[in-house]
Amino acid sequence: MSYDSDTQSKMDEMLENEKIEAIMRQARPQVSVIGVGGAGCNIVSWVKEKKGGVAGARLIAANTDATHLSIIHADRRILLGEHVCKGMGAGGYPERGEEAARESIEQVRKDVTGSNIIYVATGLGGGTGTGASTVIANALKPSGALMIGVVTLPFAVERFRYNNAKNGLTRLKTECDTVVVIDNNRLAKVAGDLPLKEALGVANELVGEFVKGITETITSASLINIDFADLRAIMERKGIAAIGVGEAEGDDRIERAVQTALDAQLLDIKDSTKAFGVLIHVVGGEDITLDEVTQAGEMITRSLPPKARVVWGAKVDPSLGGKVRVMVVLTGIESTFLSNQPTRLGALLKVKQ
Ligand SMILES: Nc1nc2c(ncn2[C@@H]2O[C@H](COP(=O)(O)OP(=O)(O)OP(=O)(O)O)[C@@H](O)[C@H]2O)c(=O)[nH]1
Ligand SMILES: [Mg+2]
Repeated sequence: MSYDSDTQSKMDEMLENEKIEAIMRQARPQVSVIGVGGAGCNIVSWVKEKKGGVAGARLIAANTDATHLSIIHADRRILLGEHVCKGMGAGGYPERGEEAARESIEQVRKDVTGSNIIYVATGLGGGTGTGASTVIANALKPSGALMIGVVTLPFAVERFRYNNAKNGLTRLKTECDTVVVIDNNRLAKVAGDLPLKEALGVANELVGEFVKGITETITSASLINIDFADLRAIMERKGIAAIGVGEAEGDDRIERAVQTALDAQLLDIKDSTKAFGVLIHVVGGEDITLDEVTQAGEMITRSLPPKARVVWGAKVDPSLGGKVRVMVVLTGIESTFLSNQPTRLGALLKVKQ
């Protein structure tokens, strides 16, 4: 059958558009977020319920506690270690969490098949999250996905959980490309010394925003997209990462947000000038300008060693109104939590004007 030239060229155009769409779909990385244990599941549930999920990512909640799992919002819920834990949690014993993850590992594996980026989100210190996250990361690593742990450290009032958390982080670090660590104690201070329950809510929100923010600047059209290859370059086999967040509105909002994000890193780190790379993520309401985004990038870059690799992305979130939010993630750093030699970060990391 033959068509007149006008019809033919329209058909060619349609085919070309379809081809571009198909290639784009294929090129877009597949992302899975696995929340492990009570805190991990709460984080996933917060993103799913309050933020409508993450564009381009599958949200999975995995816990040994059936009652807790039953109230969690996720794309997929997995009860870990049905035989080992009988749906009753790991009782604060990481060895039990490990065993439970081993029992259910095939289920987890099946759910993340084909993922290019896997986030493992957990609150370290208990049994399930601390024990199972390492087993899960270890089992999924051979798939070749970029494995990013996002964990919180226990509050000082949870002293007895500290050792659990320390051992857990030491092990998780070896199984993930990067583990982004948030110290709940620092977070609570930044958020204004909140009561425990509210502080946990702030932690959920922060981890959720991190995962959603970074993922969506990769998977969907943004003001400035982050390239998956660039993310890989600063996160692959980099160990520990720290994160800082700043929000501001009004005059000089971008400077103030950047300064807060740099001053209030949520993990004590030994020497920020030794960071391998930095990920800058800027979100603003409809009125955010490219100039502001560039300004944020320049300010942060000036405060880092010249060799540090910088990756940045920006997106518009109309719900922010006149506010801007800046997230700074320093990768390849050493944490004092693992070495027990606290130093003050504020003095080390100042924006040079
Ligand atoms: N971000 C956040 N952290 C939490 C939350 N609940 C607890 N945590 C923190 O996470 C740590 C681990 O607690 P859970 O997640 O409840 O423990 P689990 O992994 O379920 O372990 P088991 O209950 O022993 O099986 C705690 O010590 C707290 O520091 C939460 O809702 N959000
Ligand atoms: Mg639990």
